Amino acid sequence: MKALVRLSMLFCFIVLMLSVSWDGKNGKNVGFRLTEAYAASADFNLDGSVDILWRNKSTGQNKLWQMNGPVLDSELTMQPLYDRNWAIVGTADFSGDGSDDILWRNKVSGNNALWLMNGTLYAYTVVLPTMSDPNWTIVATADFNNDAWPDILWRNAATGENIIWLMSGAMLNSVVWLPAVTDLIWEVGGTGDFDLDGSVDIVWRNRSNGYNMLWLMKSTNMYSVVWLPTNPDTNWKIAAAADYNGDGAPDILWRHKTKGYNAIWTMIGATVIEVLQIDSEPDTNWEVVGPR
Ligand SMILES: [Ca+2]
Ligand SMILES: [Ca+2]
Ligand SMILES: [Ca+2]
Ligand SMILES: [Ca+2]
Repeated sequence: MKALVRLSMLFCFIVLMLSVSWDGKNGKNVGFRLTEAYAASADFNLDGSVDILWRNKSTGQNKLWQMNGPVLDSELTMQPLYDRNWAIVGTADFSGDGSDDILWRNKVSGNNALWLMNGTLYAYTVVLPTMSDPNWTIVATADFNNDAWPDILWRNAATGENIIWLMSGAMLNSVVWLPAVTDLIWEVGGTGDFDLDGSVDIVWRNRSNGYNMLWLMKSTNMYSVVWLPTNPDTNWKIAAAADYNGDGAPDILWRHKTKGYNAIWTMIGATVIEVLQIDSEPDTNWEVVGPR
């Protein structure tokens, strides 16, 4: 009991400490962030190109593909986490210091934690509220309500319910319920402001028929569904959505589950402009976990 009290005091202290320091730091960023829909990013090395974060589900190693636009520039080994119950479920700048951070969920315990990053280097860990039902999976992070803080999108793998945790840093402010998608074959592929209206939208893929759709959002309200081109080969999984070619419009990164091929659909809105084959990662134990 004593240990529990001490632990919760420590948690309160950390949250308090962070909320104080984060508020100050965030002030600098609010101005530019509010002018664009802030989706999950993974520009860990801060060179202006979105990178690709990988986790090896068999070894617990993590690595970063440092990209130059849609082209692989170099591969960087990141801090490992050998306990494979922990999955990387999001990448976003939760602390508001300009460095993207890494969100983890423990599939067994339901614990959630943030690795605060300093560029590509791990700095320290912050605990988030627990969601003990393991059916709830974190499928994306993005700033849905445009308050410059990344929020957390959850999907329930048993019921098809979807919710958003509206966050301020590591603090949960409120929970918003989205429409349920009870057909569990549908999975969230990523988020991005595809129609460039300033609100982050949600990309869905149907694992069984290869259909893809976009939920157009106004803040936390889904108001319209737009179909994306079908990709009938269901070995292709949507790995991430991010602006790989730097034209300001989100693109879709695909990974082939059995062959390890990777490809990018460069997009304008819901239209595919080009299909770019990028480098393969033939070891399918490596999974793309960011940007998410
Ligand atoms: Ca950060
Ligand atoms: Ca937010
Ligand atoms: Ca939008
Ligand atoms: Ca783009």
